[in-house]
Amino acid sequence: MTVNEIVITKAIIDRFSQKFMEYTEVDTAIVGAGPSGLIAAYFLAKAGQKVAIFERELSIGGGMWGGGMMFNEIVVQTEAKELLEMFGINTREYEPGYYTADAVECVTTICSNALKAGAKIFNCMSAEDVIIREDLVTGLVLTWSAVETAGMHVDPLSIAAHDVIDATGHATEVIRLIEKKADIALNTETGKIMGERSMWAEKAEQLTLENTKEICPGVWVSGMAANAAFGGPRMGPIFGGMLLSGNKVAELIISKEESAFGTSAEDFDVWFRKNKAIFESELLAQRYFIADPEHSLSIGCGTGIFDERLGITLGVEPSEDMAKIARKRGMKIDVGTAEDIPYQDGTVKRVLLGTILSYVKDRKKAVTEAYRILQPGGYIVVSFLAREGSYTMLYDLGSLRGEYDPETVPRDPYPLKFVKGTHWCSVSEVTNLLQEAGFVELKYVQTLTHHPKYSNEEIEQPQEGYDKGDYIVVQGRKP
Ligand code: 48F
Repeated sequence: MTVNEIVITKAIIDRFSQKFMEYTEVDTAIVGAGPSGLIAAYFLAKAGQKVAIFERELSIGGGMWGGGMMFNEIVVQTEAKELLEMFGINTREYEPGYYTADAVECVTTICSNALKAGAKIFNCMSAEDVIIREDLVTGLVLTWSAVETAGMHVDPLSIAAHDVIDATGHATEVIRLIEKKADIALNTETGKIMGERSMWAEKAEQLTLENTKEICPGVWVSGMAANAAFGGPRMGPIFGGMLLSGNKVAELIISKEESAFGTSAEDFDVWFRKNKAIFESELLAQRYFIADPEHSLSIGCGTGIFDERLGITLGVEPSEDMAKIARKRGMKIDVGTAEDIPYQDGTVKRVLLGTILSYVKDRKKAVTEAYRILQPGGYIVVSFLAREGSYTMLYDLGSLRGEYDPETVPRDPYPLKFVKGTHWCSVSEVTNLLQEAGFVELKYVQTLTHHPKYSNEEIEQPQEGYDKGDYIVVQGRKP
């Protein structure tokens, strides 16, 4: 066989581009391929997540390669020894409770297992910023480390991630960026990075695990970054805490996803967490008519995910499970239904029925109830997925087929089991309901004007009318 340099070149460019392209949207993006990042990647990938690690250095392994002061042996305690053994890494007891392992064997074996489990590692890439939507981190901004080191004026590229792990060690680089540029309060005592303290190995090892958590929505800290974020001490070349922290952050992310999708109370929230641009577009459309949130009442407010952002604090919700979550968001909730709202006649200035008409038993009653509790001159605001739109067709077609069409399905579709049997309202149906109840001066805005497959790609500003959007918000006035 002859070897052709150009084929080699094409193979590399082609295969790398494919890989990077595929990982422009991931479930979890990990910044830093040190011990905690690698372990987290292994467990997340094993659980079926699409995981990418972005590592600034050419080499993988962070601070583990060099053991302590370049003596390439590491020390772990009993709890972490089991984890190393699970990977087939040799450990030797030094004194009771202290085990040593070869640092190079640790890095290479854990890295190999993470890759075999399905995680991808992009080395020589630095996270230089995060993507932000309102107060949510939705992805990472990346550049080649060589560009960064050379200080070249080159714009970066970006990837989307549902969850981001800051596993950057002492530097806490991701949350430092969030703190500096995104105005998001961190889940620490001060709302800011508390800073790493001097060495105290025993305390630090224990705190590393305690401090491994979600530090702001969708952003997690693991390893030394967790301690530095929460003001814990450093621990030196004992690596048990790092390894266990990587395991813990993976478990936290997995259980958050699972538990949320398992209980219907939070299904809705999880879906919107995965479809942030859609959430923001729908929110903007609702906000168009919610001029006075402090005087507004949300009927069927669910977990309050929209109301919290709209600034509405009063809600009515039939499900105690949902109400509990809404109360945690600071709302005052009365348990009740849209057909029997526990409010006196003529007492409310504005009522929001946010995407509930498709689910209530008696739509006519729900709208007349809203009319009853409104003051004269008060407003009703109704949002809904339009029956004539592509989303409802996608859902109905999926329900009929028993599965979504893989060619047209968006990346994170709403689970079909939750849309079966839903009554989708058309614009004329909602218009008639409002007019028959006595509402006048109907006004409409619309959003989600792209095909469902693409509607999570950008946040849309609401447009007046109802002739092209899948999501419609209508306002009516009680004379
Ligand atoms: O520091 P590091 O090994 O993180 P860790 O998993 O483990 C800490 C221990 O190594 C050690 C210790 C244990 O006793 O205290 O320090 O918490 O690995 C962090 C990795 O993140 C990379 C960095 O090159 C290193 O390999 N990194 C840091 N900032 C960025 C980054 C960035 N902005 N983008 C990409 N990679």
